[in-house]
Amino acid sequence: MSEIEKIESETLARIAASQTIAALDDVRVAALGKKGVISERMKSLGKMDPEARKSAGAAYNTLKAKIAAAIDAKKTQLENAELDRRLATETLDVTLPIAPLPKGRIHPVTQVTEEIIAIFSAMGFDVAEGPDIEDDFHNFTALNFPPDHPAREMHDTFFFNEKEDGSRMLLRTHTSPVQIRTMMSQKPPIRIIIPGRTFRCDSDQTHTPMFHQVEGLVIDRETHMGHLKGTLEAFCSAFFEVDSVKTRFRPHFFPFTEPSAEMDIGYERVGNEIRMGAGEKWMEILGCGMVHPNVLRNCGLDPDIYQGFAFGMGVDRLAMLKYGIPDLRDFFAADARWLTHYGFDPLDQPNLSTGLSR
Ligand code: 2NM
Repeated sequence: MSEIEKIESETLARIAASQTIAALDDVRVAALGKKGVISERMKSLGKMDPEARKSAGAAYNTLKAKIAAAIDAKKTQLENAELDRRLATETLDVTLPIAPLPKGRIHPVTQVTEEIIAIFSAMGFDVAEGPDIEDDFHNFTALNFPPDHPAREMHDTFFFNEKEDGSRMLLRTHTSPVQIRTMMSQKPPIRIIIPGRTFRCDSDQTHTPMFHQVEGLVIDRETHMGHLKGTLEAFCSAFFEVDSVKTRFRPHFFPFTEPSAEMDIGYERVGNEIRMGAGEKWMEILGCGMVHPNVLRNCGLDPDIYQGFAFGMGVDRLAMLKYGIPDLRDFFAADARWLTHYGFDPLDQPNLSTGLSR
């Protein structure tokens, strides 16, 4: 093998073996660089006679061209491989949250309200809302509270100053005025839930002057207690994320429903944990009943044609129960450390397919 053939085969082998652009560049410098093998060899051309120099010079030039072409081809191949690797690994999921991640947390009251909405939405309920500031008619009279009845005092109402006509506006003591507004403005069938702030002049370990309710109302022809029971049991098992719940309905009194009941669900304590749904103990969850015929009449509905059921629950209390939050008053203390601990990720929106809470 001639000197030139030897250089060629060795260099081409090193080119083929190069794994990186940097390694390939080392081969180029060693072969074609100013101090590379070929340059070194070509220095001896000067000592040759003209004929030999001419053919050797041409042969070296051919060799240089061959090696340069091989390096170029290898370089393109390495660059393409590098690009393929980056395309495969450097994917960007544009649906991921932006960085830095949002620091805000969702308040447990908001979380639980959204959970309740998700459950009832799946059952075909709409969400209705109304004003926090109400009049006596929508908050009391239409709901079958007789004038000067002690039930009005039970509600510890916040009143505004008297108007010229002697009437007083008030902060709604429950969300039921929204049910009244809905029954007066929409035709049955009605299936609504009403989340919102409510106000009673009461403040101790278990009461805050502002609290949160979700109430619900179903009005249709031939609605009965069986519908009420089935709906509320389905709600409770979805809300507490258990397969089924044991329930008990205790007779109660509300002016706006007849019969009225409070619903308890079974639970048991296992160590520090409260397990909802089964067990020997009872936990009060909500109030409910069949809408009183007087209420239907007050809203222009004929009780001989339409019946309905209604229910109401305290969101703050349900949030404490479900998420093991010990003190109600911390809910409204605006303490960022509390919210960091008990709050929820804004990106985890409650829904029934991926689970209510994570
Ligand atoms: C409750 C319990 C039971 C209720 C009744 C009505 C209306 F407007 F249909 F009469 N709205 N909400 C109701 C019934 C609320 O909360 C504990």
